[in-house]
Amino acid sequence: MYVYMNSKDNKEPIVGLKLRQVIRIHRGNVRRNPSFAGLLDFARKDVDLPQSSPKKLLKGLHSNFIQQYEKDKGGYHYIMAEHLRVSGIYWCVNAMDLTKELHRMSAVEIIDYVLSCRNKDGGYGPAPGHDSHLLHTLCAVQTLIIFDCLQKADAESICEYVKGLQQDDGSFCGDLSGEVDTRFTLCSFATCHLLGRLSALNIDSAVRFLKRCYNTDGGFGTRPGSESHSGQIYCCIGALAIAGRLDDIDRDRTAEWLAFRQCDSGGLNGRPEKLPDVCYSWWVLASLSILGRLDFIDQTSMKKFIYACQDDETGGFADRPGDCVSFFADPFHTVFGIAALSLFGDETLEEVDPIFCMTKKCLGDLRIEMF
Ligand code: 3PZ
Ligand code: ZN
Repeated sequence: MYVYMNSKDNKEPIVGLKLRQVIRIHRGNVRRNPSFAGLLDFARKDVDLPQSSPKKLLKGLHSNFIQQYEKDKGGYHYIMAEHLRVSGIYWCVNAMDLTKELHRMSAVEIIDYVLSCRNKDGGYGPAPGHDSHLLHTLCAVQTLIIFDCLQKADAESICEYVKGLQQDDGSFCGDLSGEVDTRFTLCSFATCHLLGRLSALNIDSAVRFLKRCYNTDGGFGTRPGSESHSGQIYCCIGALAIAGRLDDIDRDRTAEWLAFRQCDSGGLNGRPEKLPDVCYSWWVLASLSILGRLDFIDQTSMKKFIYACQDDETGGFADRPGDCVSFFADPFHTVFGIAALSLFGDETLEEVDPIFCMTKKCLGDLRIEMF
């Protein structure tokens, strides 16, 4: 295997080196030249982990944090703005399932609420009376599966709705606004797969579109020609895995781009020159896990970074460590922080499925066998 240095002036292939060694050499070069590093420190795209940061998973605090969203101010109405509520419910419910505390949620109320978000077109909106969107349709299906009541969904009309959003070039719009994005390809594939109706979609043309979004650096963007981004890579890799078409791409090249997302702090960023963020721990690690290359990341420093994102008073995870006003835990970073630790095999957590971001337990036979 060979890789290129992640720097503009060194395009020589390095033969016979493992990727991790190459990254160490790259970082070593910067460290050995303190004046240069010091000069650039103001522009450094990384964080320091405060000494006082948590050093282990505070599992009990997180389930309390999530449950608080249900108890306080009459349910999800307070925290989750209406336009993201069904997604917010999935993040919360999934975090509770991963921490083995699902029984503490008000299943009946949540299921009724989600079902009340269903529209005549077959899709689900974020709240009752809101237009359908693929993101919320997938989150509704995922929530019903987590509560083991998928039979309450009308699988056929949901898949008709999804099918209606596929374009002639194979791409998908998220809703009637007409915005095309590779994220919506994953939403469509995952929704129809989970409902046992993947064949409702034109998979061949969808995969042809995904491959047009595949960049020479090994990453994927939102549309053909868009820059590579970790979140988009997760969506495209996940969709290809559901379609059984991962062999169509160069796994090592993609995994290398993803491995370069690890910063000195141990955290992962979404693209070059951006700050690390705990939600990218999930998008990057899940992608590497699907590609069978989880060992491209240094686990020890990665875990330290994720632990440091926990709020040791309120529970929950923030986007990155910090001790100032910007440190603020939310359900989104909480579920993806927990899911990332589950990928590393934390034994106090349920095992997570890297494609669907749900417990392997609740998916059962709906899981995709990859290797
Ligand atoms: C956040 N959304 O558009 S959002 C999201 N982001 O609905 C939910 N990391 O301001 C929460 N950034 C917090 N609770 C943030 C979901 C975004 C992602 C923003 C974010 C995360 C850094 C800036 C897009 C799946 C679904 C949606 C997204 C990604 C993946 C926001 C800003 C945006 C949004 C919500 C709240 C706090 C929570
Ligand atoms: Zn984030």
